[in-house]
Amino acid sequence: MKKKHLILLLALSFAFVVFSCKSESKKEAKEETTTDVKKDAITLTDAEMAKAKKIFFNTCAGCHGTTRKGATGPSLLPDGDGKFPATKDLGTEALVQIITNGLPGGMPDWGRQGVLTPEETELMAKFVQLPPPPVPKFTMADIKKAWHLIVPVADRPTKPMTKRNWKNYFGLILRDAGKVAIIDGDTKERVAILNTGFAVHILRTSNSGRYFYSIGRDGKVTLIDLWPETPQIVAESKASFDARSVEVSKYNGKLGDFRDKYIIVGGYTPSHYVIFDAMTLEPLKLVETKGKVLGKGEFLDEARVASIVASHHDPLWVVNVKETGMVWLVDYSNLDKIDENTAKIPTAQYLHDGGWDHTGKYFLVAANAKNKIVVIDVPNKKLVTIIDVGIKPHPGRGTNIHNKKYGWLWVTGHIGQGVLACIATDPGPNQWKVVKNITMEGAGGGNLFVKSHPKSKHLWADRALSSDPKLQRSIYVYDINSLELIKTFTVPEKYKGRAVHMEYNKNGNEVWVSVWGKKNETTSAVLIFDDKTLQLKKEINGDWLITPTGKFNVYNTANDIY
Ligand code: DHE
Repeated sequence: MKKKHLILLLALSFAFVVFSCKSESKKEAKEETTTDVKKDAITLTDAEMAKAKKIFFNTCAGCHGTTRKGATGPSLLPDGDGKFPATKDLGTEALVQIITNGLPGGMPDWGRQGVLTPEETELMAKFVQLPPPPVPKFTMADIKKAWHLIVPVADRPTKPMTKRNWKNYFGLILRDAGKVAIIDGDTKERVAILNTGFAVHILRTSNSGRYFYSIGRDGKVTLIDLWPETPQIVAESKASFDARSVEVSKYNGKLGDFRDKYIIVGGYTPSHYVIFDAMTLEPLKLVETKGKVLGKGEFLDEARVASIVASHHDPLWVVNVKETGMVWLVDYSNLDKIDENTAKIPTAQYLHDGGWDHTGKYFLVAANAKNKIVVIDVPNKKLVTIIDVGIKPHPGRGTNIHNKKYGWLWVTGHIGQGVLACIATDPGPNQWKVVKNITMEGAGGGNLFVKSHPKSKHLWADRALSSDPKLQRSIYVYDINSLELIKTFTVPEKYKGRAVHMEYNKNGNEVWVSVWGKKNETTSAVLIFDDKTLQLKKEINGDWLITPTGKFNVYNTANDIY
């Protein structure tokens, strides 16, 4: 690699790892990008452009944005943006290196993993040096066209038709197979495999637990009824081209009973949210989320909806608008007045994932590229505080543990640093302080998810995004009182892939972990651990188990137990 490319690559690595955009580093990166690099004009044929757009959508847009202005990852603009180097200055050779080998701050090694071939890698290196293509529209008319009611409510069972303990079912995402498996948590048997479509990202349940909602990265939302003897898809729709979040209405109180009345789907592209009838998926309302950064800065069309959670105490969804850093508290009690009844709270940019504290009053969300956790007092509709944590926090929904010394703690891990930050949530002098940073063993970051349960004495953490092949197959268990590591598991050799995402069963005495292998291999698995003895008690495997990622227990998801 030429020396100037190496310098630029290092500048980008640095920027990507630190993500703090401190003024000195900004200056440094800027000076280096002005280096005179001779560029050959880049052209792509229509077919190459179409292929590159598809690959960008599947592997890059989540972190870098469809308009490539950056979010979790840096901007990828031909002429730069003053914060990150111009892709034209980096050039094809350096970009190929980055896409092939990844970067320590979380950029995956797409080439080394075999997700992109060398030809595809070079194509993407060229694509990001060209101006970003325009973002297509997806209107209410398109959403209505995509709506498909398969089993009307009147034709569905009025009581569970299965003798199984359906409240202990797990919905398991088979990401690259485009399917969701329903597994009986008591017997560990596979009850159904359902075709939900491209790369389902998460599942959430109805408030009653009877239904699963899946949301695909293509914006497709699927309603799965768990009451028939064999669980069944009863409705489908599509909210956008690209999405990550779905949530149901959970409020029952003075203003009415809204439990399982509506669902909301958050669109990445285009940036909007869509409200559907929760029982039929009929689309009811579309609200755009574009706006000014923190309510007063640059106007952004790409203001993607990241996590959404539903309050159990108020008719509110907490909708986190990534690029503008606005937390919207969407009041669904009157859909005609939804915009005027929405509180829009400026917080910090690049909001991503988050969850409730143990009271269900405070919502904590990562502003991941700013290394911060934002705390919202939901009933009082106000920002409480913004907490500095480690590099690129990634809580999932986080987890709540009760510690003898500090009381209730909400915990997040980090993608960019091997640290689990424990934030005290009880009122008192420590409230909203990081009272303990648990240092994980081994170099680098790569943690994606943490999990505990009110009945457990353990805190579990994965390392799925580590670039170290051993760490990415390790699961760590900490004592919730000493906050010390008490056990490390490594995935058995016979299974290939990374250990990712933990979920407890309904009784809180088992922990399920996915071994996320490649899509053309049948060596993935779900490992089930006894949470008391910390022994591996059951392995779920088979030809059907392709690329398992998230898994969601019906009871725990419906009741926000994490
Ligand atoms: Fe996720 C949650 C976005 C990559 C598995 N992921 C979320 C949420 C968001 C999000 C906004 C919160 C949803 C909510 O609570 O309402 N995820 C993104 C991305 O933008 C990103 C970084 C890149 C992308 O292009 O998608 C990304 N996520 C991943 C993965 O690579 C994972 C490991 C596998 C996959 O499916 O692609 C992955 N994300 C998950 C899972 C959750 C999740 C399992 C739910 C965690 C939970 O327990 O609630």
